[in-house]
Parts: sequence; C-alpha cells; structure tokens
Amino acid sequence: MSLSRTLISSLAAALLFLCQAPASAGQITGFSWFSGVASVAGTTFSPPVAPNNDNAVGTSPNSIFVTQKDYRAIGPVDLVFDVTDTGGVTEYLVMEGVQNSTGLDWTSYHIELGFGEGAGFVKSLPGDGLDFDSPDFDSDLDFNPGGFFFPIVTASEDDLFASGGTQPDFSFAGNYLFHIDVPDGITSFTIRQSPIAVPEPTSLCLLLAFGCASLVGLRRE
Ligand SMILES: [Ca+2]
Ligand SMILES: [Ca+2]
Ligand SMILES: [Ca+2]
Ligand SMILES: [Ca+2]
Repeated sequence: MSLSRTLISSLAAALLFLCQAPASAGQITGFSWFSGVASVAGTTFSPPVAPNNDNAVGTSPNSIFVTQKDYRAIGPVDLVFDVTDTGGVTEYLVMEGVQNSTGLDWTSYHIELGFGEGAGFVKSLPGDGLDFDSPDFDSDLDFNPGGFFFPIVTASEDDLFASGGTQPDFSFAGNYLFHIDVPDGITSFTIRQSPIAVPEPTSLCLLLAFGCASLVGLRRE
C-alpha cells in the first residue's frame, strides 16, 4: 500500500471513530483555572457515568474533584470548564479541598456560577439552566459547600453562601461539596469561589488606636 493510501485509510478510520464516539449531554471536556491569590492542584473529571441525570434525587454519580485550592490572599478563584453541547442537563457533584493560607480567619465562603474569568466574569442568569441544582436542591445529601467549618448554607440558583463558623488561618477542609446542573447551549462555564475574612489584625489595631486617640482628644477638649 502506498504512503498516501495508508494516510487516507488512517484518516478515514479516525473520522469513523469520531463519528461513532458517543456524546453525552453537558459533558465536561476541559479545565483551566485563574486567580491572582491562590494555587489550584489536582483537578480531575471523567465522562459522566450518568449523563442527562437532571433531576435525580440524591448524590450525583458524576463528579468533579479538585484536590486543593490554596488561598494565599483574599480574592476569587475562577474554575473554568469546557463542555460539549449535546442535548440535555447533566448534574455533577463537585468535591473540593480548600486550604486557608491567607493569614486571616474566614467567616464565610461565597460560590458563584457564571462565565469567563477575572474582570471578564459574567454572572449566570436566572433560568438559563446553569445552576446549583435549582430549583429543587434535591441532591442535598452532600449539600455542604462550606466544608465542616461552615454549617449554615444559603442557596439560590447561582449563589451559595456558607457561614455560621470560622475556617481559621492555616487550616484545610477536604469536604467542600455541592451540586451543579450543566445544560446545553454553552461551551464553557465558571465556578467562582471567594473566601470572606474578618478584618486584618493590623487594620483592627489601627482602628482601635484611632478610636483611643479620638477619646483622648475628646477628654482634652
Ligand atoms: Ca443560572
Ligand atoms: Ca439538578
Ligand atoms: Ca437546575
Ligand atoms: Ca438533583
């Protein structure tokens, strides 16, 4: 067989394979992350074992695993996922480990859905199909987006606020868990996450010092 015929045969076989490859709705095909305040390690995802499982009750067997996000300062981390568009809504369980290396205690944690990253981040709209298992939130066996540090969760379609506790400086939680619904009609989406900290100790000291100085000033008048 000549080289050109071999090449054509190989191309034909490759095209046949691509045409026969099964497509899954909302299948995640790529991942990247953006942040000026943190590092992200060990992110894995597999083809969904149960595509089009919206809206199944209970923990989704489709999963995204982020081993660790290590925050060095307060600010957002944008996890951007590429997805295929094939005809349904697939629900994923997102599992993350979160390290606080910011030098500050956190009082709450905010997770948002949207598109793009950094200054170009655009919030997901109500009713666009991309959501935190809204409106039923019926996969709440693991509805624990703030790990064991934050037991109180306020959920809406595109926002999760976890609070009611403190994640101390230099601590790690390996069980940030939440569900997302990934629809058709998009080529990518973003999970933005931001810790919220108590005021910096230096700022508090400055405020206290300013307050004391003011009182001294008042007493002298
Ligand atoms: Ca939405
Ligand atoms: Ca759902
Ligand atoms: Ca939904
Ligand atoms: Ca569900």
